[in-house]
Amino acid sequence: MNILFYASFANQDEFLKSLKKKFIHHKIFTLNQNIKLDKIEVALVWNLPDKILEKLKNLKIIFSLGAGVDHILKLPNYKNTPIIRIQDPNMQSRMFNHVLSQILIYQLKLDEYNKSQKKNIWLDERHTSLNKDLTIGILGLGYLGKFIANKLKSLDYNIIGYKNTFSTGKNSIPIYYKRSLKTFLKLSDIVVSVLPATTETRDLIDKSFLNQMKKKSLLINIGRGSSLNEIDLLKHSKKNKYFFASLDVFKTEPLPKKSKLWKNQNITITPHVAAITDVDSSTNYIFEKFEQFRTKGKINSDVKIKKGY
Ligand code: OXD
Repeated sequence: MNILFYASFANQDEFLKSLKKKFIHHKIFTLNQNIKLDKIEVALVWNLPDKILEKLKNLKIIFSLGAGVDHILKLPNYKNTPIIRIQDPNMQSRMFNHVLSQILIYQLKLDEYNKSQKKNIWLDERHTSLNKDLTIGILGLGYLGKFIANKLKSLDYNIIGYKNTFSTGKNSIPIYYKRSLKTFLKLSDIVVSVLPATTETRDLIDKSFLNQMKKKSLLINIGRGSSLNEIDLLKHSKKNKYFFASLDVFKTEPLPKKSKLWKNQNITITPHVAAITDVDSSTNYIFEKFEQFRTKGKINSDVKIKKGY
């Protein structure tokens, strides 16, 4: 089978090497080679340009080289080709570690000590909350959100979740649905957004959303930048001295140098690193799914294409 690899990762060469080692009986091409794009049946991609997708006339399956699939669904030439996304326990652990680190920095007021260290100031002790006294609201309970929720719960935090659509299954945490967003926000000391980029989530975290959050609270966005109205956040932060945000994803990435988010004292910026793609385990995952597809001749998309995630 002819496979195309295209990624805009810093470690794309390492990824390609790992894939080639695993797919020994198949040819993995890159755009640097002289290849006939209409012979490609499998594409392993991250941020593939639409003009290339347009030429993949014989494509049978697309693998997203990350957890998100919006980089594929947004392409005008994307039709209905099945998409497989990476679902890797290592990614779950990484994302959980990132979230926990941001919670603890906020909860233990570590930033205050850090700032005072820079000025040689021995700060008086600050009161900090115990885990059991904090409620953490998780927005978006997919593969990553659910994992984060359960791990945090095992550490004694009070965990609640928010979902757009009602589902009947048993949940390990209280779930708030669409119209109860207000209550969900009122209860949460920390809100963690793991929302995907869809038309429904676009700018969901806006002025009204932020105003419904507790005055003293923390917003962690590790989902997609499109769900946060950055201008509304900056305005909100100006008026609310005890409101903090930790952002890993942005409307435009890399975050432009001129963005006002960089300099805001209450906003922490990380460069989309909350759950980096783990090369070896992702390679194994992709290969396993690829083999299912190759032996059966077809595979179901694990993406709800109409819903956009
Ligand atoms: C993502 C990823 O989808 O980093 O954002 O995998």
